[in-house]
Amino acid sequence: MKKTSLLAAAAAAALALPTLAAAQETTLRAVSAFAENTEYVRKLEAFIKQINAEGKGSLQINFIGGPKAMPPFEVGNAVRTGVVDIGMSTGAFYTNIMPEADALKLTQIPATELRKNGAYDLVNRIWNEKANMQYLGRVIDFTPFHLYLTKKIDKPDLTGLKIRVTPVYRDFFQALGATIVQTAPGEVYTALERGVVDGYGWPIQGIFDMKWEEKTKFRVDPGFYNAEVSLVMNLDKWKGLKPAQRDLLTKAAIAMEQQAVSWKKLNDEDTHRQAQAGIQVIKLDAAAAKEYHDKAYEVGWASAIKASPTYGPQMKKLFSK
Ligand code: 173
Repeated sequence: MKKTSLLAAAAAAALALPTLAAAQETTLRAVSAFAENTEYVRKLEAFIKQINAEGKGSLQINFIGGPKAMPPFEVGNAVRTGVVDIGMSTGAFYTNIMPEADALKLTQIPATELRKNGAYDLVNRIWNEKANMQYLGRVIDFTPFHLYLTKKIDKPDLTGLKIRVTPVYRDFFQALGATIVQTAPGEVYTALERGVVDGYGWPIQGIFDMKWEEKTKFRVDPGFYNAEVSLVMNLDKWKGLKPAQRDLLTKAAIAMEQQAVSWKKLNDEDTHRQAQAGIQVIKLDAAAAKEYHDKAYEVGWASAIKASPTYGPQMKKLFSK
């Protein structure tokens, strides 16, 4: 080869480099089942920021949006089919794909431990097989759900009350005698305002994001279960990533789970804020509280095992204390 053509080849190679690098960069599209102004989305944005900083030239995530971009109960299916690559959702919102998804609310040990005790391996076996999803990690931990009411009760009997639910609370509130109405979070305010419901289920944190305190008079204590919101990814897309790109996602998910103790502080803040907003606590006495708590898990696991006779018992073993 002549010197000039060598130089030309070198110049061409140099020019081609940026294009090659760009071609190697993968951009994933993410959606959220929860609204943009929630703590969940703030956590998602922190996750994305970390990926986009550490993944320059390799992996980027583009946040498409929340329920305005996609109805919450469709996020799971969009991830399954690859319409989007990553979804932030709670399992309760995609029980139409796999009933097992809702069992993540029944975990009694932190996500960091579920990663180590085999629970995550089981979850991924199920999520891969039944939903074409890779389970990336948990956004919220250490946070119970509660029952919020517009009418007072003096014992855990919801007979005659209409309560807004998702699959998270459905069987438990029904077992307490409630008439149930399922809605997405975006419809709760109007349902309360119009008296379509006398109460709703929600974690201890987050009611202020949707101004529900304006329509809420009581909260029942104790809480129950462990609120779950997670990041899930289309399995084909996950398998198509390079090991380094997968490691980046896994590392960021582990970091998120390690930081999840910060939810305890957020929960304390919202508990205080609820009191300031005039929300009264209906505190069950010790015996009633135990019964309430035990019934929640009893009903929760009974439905999970009925819906998934194979995986239900395996999840119960690895999720429970
Ligand atoms: O919409 C809900 O009440 C619900 O199911 C849920 C689940 C996890 C976190 C927040 C809400």
